[in-house]
Amino acid sequence: MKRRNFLIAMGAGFVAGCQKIGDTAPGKALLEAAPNWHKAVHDALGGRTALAPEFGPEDVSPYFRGNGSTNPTNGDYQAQAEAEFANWEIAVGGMVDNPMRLTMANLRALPQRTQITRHDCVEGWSAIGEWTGPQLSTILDAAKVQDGARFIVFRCADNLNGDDYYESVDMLDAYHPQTIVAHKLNGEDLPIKNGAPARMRIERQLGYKHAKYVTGIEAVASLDGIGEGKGGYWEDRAGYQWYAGV
Ligand SMILES: Nc1nc2c(c(=O)[nH]1)N[C@H]1C(S)=C(S)[C@@H](COP(=O)(O)O)O[C@H]1N2
Ligand SMILES: [Mo]
Repeated sequence: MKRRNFLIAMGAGFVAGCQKIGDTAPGKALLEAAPNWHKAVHDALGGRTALAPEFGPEDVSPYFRGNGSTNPTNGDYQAQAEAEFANWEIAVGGMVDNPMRLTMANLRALPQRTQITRHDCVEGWSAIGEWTGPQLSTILDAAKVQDGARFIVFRCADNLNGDDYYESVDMLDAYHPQTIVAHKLNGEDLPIKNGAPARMRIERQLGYKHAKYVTGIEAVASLDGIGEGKGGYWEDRAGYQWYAGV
């Protein structure tokens, strides 16, 4: 697949990295956030394909707190939880040739990645956890993302103060090897407070990008018309930056 090959090519070095920077994505955030200019330099050097640090089992935090929504009460979430998420589906759609609905059984049947990483919340706390799930790239390859798509939007089950939580990333983060749809934390099914039954891990990004309670994965050409158009729940309301690289 074209994009995939491109990402692999980027990993190969500086020259490919320079070609990519012209036609993609942190562009929007960079325009909005001049203080982030150094990110452009970092990106031009191919830095965004680097892996986030991974830790050892001895580093795992004894308790991984829940933040934001910790037990959605809207929609049918409570009924889904009651049924142990046997009926949960993640709709993969938007600009794809093969729209799909993935069950938790489907997610568990895909090749899995396990990674021990540090989560950094802008509210000033961090925690290290071990996450397991399929790489988002596997799902996007199966869905066949169309060429004009530039972002992946994550739809969530929870409604916070009247608005549905959502997030989005560009294709570099979407196809990053550490971007997984996690259904396990520290070897156990995800606790409800941490996003059961499935949540994104996007390890090069701050906490609020890691959408919990994922119900939809959507390829789009533009973020206009989605929420307030700024690419995520907190970006829309609190002015958090869309590009939240750590
Ligand atoms: N659907 C959804 N995803 C979400 C949130 C939320 O409220 N709803 N909060 C975000 C924030 S600000 C953080 S720090 C992390 C918290 O993840 P945790 O609850 O596993 O600690 O989830 C992020 N993803
Ligand atoms: Mo956060």
